Amino acid sequence: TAAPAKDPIQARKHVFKEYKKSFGAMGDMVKGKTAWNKDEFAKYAANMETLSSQPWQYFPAGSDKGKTEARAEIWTKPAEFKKQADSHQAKIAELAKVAATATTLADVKPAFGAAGQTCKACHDQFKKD
Ligand code: ASC
Repeated sequence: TAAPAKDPIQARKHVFKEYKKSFGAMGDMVKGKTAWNKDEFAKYAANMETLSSQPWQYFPAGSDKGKTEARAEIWTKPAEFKKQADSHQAKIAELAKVAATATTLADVKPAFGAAGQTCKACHDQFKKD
C-alpha cells in the first residue's frame, strides 16, 4: 500500500521554513548583518531556486481548513495564485543566475530585492496578516 499522503499544510510550512533559512541568510548579508561571501550567497540562491518549485503542490483543494495562514483566495482565484507563483519562480531563478557569477554585494542587491518583492506580493494577496 502507498504511504499515507503527507499533510499538505505541514508540508508547505516545512518548505517555507527552509525558504526562511536561505532567504534569511542572504538577507543578513544584504543588510550587512553578516559578511558578504559570494560562494555562500550563491549556494543559498541555488537552494532557493530548488525550493521555489515546491510549495505550490501543497495547496490542494480543502487545505484552507486547519492551522494555516492561507487565504481562501488561493482557491477562488487559482489563475492569480499561479501567476504570483510563476513570477516568484522566475525572479528566484534570475537571482540564482546573477548570484552564480556575482563578485560584490552590489551585483546581487537588485535581483535580491526583486525576488523579495515577489515574496511580498504573494503574501499581500494570499496570506493572512
Ligand atoms: C523576507 C521574507 C519575506 C520577504 C519580503 C520582502 O525575508 O520573509 O516575505 O523577504 O518581506 O519584501
